[in-house]
Amino acid sequence: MELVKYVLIFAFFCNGNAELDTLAGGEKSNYTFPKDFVFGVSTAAVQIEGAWDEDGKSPSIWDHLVHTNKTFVRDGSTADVAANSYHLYKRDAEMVHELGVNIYRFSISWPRVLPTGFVNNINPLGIAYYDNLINELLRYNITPMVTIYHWDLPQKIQDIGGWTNSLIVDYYTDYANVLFKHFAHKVKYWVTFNEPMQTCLEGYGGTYRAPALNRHGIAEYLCTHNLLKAHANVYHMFKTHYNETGGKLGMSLDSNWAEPRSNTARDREAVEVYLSTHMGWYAHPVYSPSGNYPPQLIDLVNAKSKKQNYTRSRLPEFTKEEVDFIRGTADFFGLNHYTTYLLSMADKEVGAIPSHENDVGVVRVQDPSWPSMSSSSWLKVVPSGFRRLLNYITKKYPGYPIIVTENGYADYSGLDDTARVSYYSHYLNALLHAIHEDHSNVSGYFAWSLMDNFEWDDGYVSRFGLYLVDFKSPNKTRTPKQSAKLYTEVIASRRLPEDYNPHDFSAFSSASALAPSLLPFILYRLLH
Ligand code: GBH
Repeated sequence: MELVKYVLIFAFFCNGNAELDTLAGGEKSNYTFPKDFVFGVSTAAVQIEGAWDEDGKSPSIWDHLVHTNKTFVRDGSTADVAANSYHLYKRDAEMVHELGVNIYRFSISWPRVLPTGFVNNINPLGIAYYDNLINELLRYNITPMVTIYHWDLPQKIQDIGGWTNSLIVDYYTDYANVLFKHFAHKVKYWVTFNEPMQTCLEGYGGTYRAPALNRHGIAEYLCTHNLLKAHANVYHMFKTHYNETGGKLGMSLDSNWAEPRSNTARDREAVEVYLSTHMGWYAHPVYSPSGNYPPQLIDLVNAKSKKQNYTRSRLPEFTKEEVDFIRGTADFFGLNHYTTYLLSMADKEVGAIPSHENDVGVVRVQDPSWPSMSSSSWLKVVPSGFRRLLNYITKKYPGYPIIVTENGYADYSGLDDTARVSYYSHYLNALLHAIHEDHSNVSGYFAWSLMDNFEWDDGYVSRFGLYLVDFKSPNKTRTPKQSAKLYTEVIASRRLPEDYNPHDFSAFSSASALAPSLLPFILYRLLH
């Protein structure tokens, strides 16, 4: 059966594709990246550091999840050692330098710095690790960008409710204050939260991210409520006490682009409902001129809650003071973007009852003709979607420069990563067109990721790195892929290569490119 499946997938990708022209992010051009446009690369603590219990670090919710649920990760792996960056950070800084990148975005592990979760016990070795990394970057003239929270809550704080406990606003603020005290004079960019929707919707409302609580319909809203207050609190603390550092602070939101599944008013409406209740769930309170949750979400959850006999909406309400306190609390709009979906209105109940999915009531699919042979099944290559999303954000949330804090492509490993080269070329072409033709307000771009790493539930199967990591080697040897060379070339020349063709998607459909990259995975599946 397995074999039949792969033969079919294989045959599918060998097919031609009629709709490719609509995917291009723009025609061939000589556009260049503006003078002050910054290029970066991103990583996250859980995914690269390893040393999960070394030097005083306590377990995070990810350590806890993968140690207690052995089937959670696709290849049964853990993040115990990962790329061993806790010991190899000097090589990491050297790689960022080799790439010619201006900024390195990495995250700090809360349980490494505060093993109890609280500031009663600040771990000197945790502080020293990040201080050494930052100093190493500065030595190369690389600007550090710190993500304060990239999903690794101390398990000890999860035990007392995690993001559903409203006192976490104080706990998180205390933690952030420790980081500002130690590093704000050296770090000029801060991201309070990486993809809060993944934390709350998938982690508390579902099972796809830690803590896999699955209390849908309630916990994702409670989590978001506390998290947005925590974000705003930290922004105000930063502006009150650390403003003289000149640092900039924002949030990184994940968003797919959405296209209507059919050209009907109803499906066009589904697109707007989807965007405003997903990205807008977090963006509207912080980045919209009026603040608060998006009116669509307020109405939808209210109506469903009433129908379900709740006395009040499952979506908590912000007071007028809270709306004002949260509105405008960012210096930039961090965007993580990878792919596009097709949206339609559901004509029956969808998802579990109650849940955010059920409240929102839209259906999301991908066009099977969209190119991709990614190891991440959701990652279809639609550069035009990236361009449209950048324009949408520029119009909808004016006044905030957009920094693309993540964008990238996953494969099953290999140095000759033509698909990743093609993905980056297409998405950077879309970005250039968004800047030059649409006047999108984009000021920076970060590739995800510097190196292969622990891809959450996909373990080490799905590889996003510009550098290949040999996870079997004792030194976790890092080697630049073709895509690293492309990125270096783009940064140095500030334009796409001469031979780039915006209509060429053959790297995602050629059988010859597909077979060698899929082979190890097919063998793995057949043998297990
Ligand atoms: C980012 O998440 C993370 O910040 C990063 O740590 C991670 O390694 C990287 O991207 C690559 O995955 O539920 O059907 O939409 C990406 C955001 C949103 C992408 C959820 C995958 C799952 C498929 N993710 N999506 S679906």
